[in-house]
Amino acid sequence: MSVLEQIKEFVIAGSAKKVKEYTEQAVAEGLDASTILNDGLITGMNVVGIRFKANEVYVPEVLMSARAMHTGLAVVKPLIVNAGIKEKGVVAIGTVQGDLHDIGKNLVIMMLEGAGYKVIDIGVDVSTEKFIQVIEEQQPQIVGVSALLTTTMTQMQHTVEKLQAYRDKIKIIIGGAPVTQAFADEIGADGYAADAASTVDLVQKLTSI
Ligand code: B1M
Repeated sequence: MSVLEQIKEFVIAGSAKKVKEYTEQAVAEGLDASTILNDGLITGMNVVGIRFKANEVYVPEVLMSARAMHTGLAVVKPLIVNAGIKEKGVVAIGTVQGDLHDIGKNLVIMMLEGAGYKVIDIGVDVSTEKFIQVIEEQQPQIVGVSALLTTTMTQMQHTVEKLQAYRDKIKIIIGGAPVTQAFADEIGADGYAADAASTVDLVQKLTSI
């Protein structure tokens, strides 16, 4: 089994220790960070998602896989984030209120940091008031809202509507598995990105306007 297959299998099995070990091995073998992410860590998590949906695994197993994936992300983070890079702008990102999913948000943060942005991680289950507090206190140029549940898309809409009052200062971007460009247009967000890499392109585009 290749090192990427080992990473994938140990993410599925929820073995944080093994995911760390094989991710370090993949780095030592010279594989690049995006290959390790996409063909190892994320592929494993996708399998977990399919099994979760089919009721073949339950929340405790998914949490163990998520934790295992996080240990792998921690290993590749230094490869993605170039500490010496000049700061291009400030982005604040949170997962919307009622939603605890943060793996995708954390990946987006990592990619943005790697591209030279300062990122304020507001965390998960973030209320509209908290987004507003961060905007007022830390003055980001871009505010990102993530949602992974169809049920929290309504809260996302509410947050985006309330943030319209800050439109002269910020651009609002949204993302997450159930979110689409059509939904972004409908609720008045400035942009939507389907994955972490395209979030970087989107932020670059919006900050250069
Ligand atoms: Co949850 N969960 N979960 N879960 N979970 C999903 C999302 C689900 C699709 C699983 C399924 O049924 N197949 C389903 C949602 C169904 C729906 O609403 N349509 C679901 C459900 C139902 C639930 C619970 C309700 C289950 C329950 O308790 N009965 C519950 C809700 C808890 C809550 O949030 N209030 C729940 C709980 C959990 C765990 C806590 C166990 C765990 C989260 C752990 C954590 O995040 N720390 C979990 C997980 C891990 C998943 C799955 C398996 C994986 C999500 C993930 O991390 N994907 C997920 C199934 C799936 O998606 N395959 C599922 C990997 C990640 C890299 O992708 O997050 O999509 P993603 O992020 C991408 C893009 O979307 C994009 O870039 C990222 C990187 O490329 N992106 C952005 C994300 N945010 C962005 C923001 C941007 C731009 C791009 O700009 C701001």
